[in-house]
Amino acid sequence: MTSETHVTKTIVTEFLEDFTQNILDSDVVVVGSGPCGASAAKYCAKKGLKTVMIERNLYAGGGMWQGGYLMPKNTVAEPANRILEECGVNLKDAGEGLYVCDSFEMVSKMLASACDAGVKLLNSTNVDDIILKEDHVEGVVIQWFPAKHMPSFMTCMDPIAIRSKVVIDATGHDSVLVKRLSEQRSGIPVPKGCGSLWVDEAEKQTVELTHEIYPGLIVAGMSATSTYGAPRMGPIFGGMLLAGKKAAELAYDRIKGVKAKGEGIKITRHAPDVIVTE
Ligand code: 48F
Repeated sequence: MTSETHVTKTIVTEFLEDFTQNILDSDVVVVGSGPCGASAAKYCAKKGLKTVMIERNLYAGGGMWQGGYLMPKNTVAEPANRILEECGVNLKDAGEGLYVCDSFEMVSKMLASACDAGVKLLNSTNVDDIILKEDHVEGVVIQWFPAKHMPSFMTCMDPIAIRSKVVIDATGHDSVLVKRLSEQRSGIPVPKGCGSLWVDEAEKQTVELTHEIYPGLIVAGMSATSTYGAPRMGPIFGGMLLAGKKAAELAYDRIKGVKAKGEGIKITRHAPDVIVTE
């Protein structure tokens, strides 16, 4: 016999235990669970980093749920096909170095492999802000996403905060955290949105532009593209997967002290080593 209150108690105690032990204080918080965020979170966890991925929607996966024009077929170019093969995604060779798969399968298997690696997911959770000390980002401020849609008399409800050594901004086109940082620190670019379509260049630049933009904050994937106004890539996801993997490597180097605090960071309005049209 299972009592109603036992079901409730199990959910409440399990959530609080997980939250306080695995989420409250982590190595890496990845904001956004699209192709870039899911890839970043998976590779962080695979490297042994305590990793939390936060998604404002009820469902994870971001833009992976559909290819272009509401058609559920996703494409990736070499060498990103290997990232999907590693997750067990069935890919069809479409020629010209391009591979195609079912969107649903890509999302499911990417997320499953992130879970298997040990990633904790906080869904229906909006990241409202960062924890910003003198010269370092030290975590994020979170609020239930449904609370953002409550009537105005509820909007004074304060959010809560969780701490991490590194935060990865994988929020896609909105570049939420970079935007917030740019309001408070000089030299941080105000995200301008992506430029017009150019597949090859966009795929390359989204990886190159993924970098630690401020101590403790890594900008990755479409968020990096949008920050610097680099070209959009259209319905192709390889650059996003590779950008996520690169973000995980940068996070690992920072946390393990391979790079000293501040090393390798260029706080500049212009993307490091990339030509960006003004
Ligand atoms: O948009 P999204 O998929 O970004 P990405 O991983 O990949 C971009 C591609 O999907 C696509 C493309 C390539 O073909 O052009 O755009 O860089 O995933 C971003 C995720 O972040 C969530 C959002 O709901 C989405 O799932 N997100 C955005 N802002 C917040 C957030 C926030 N403030 N708090 C929590 N989640």
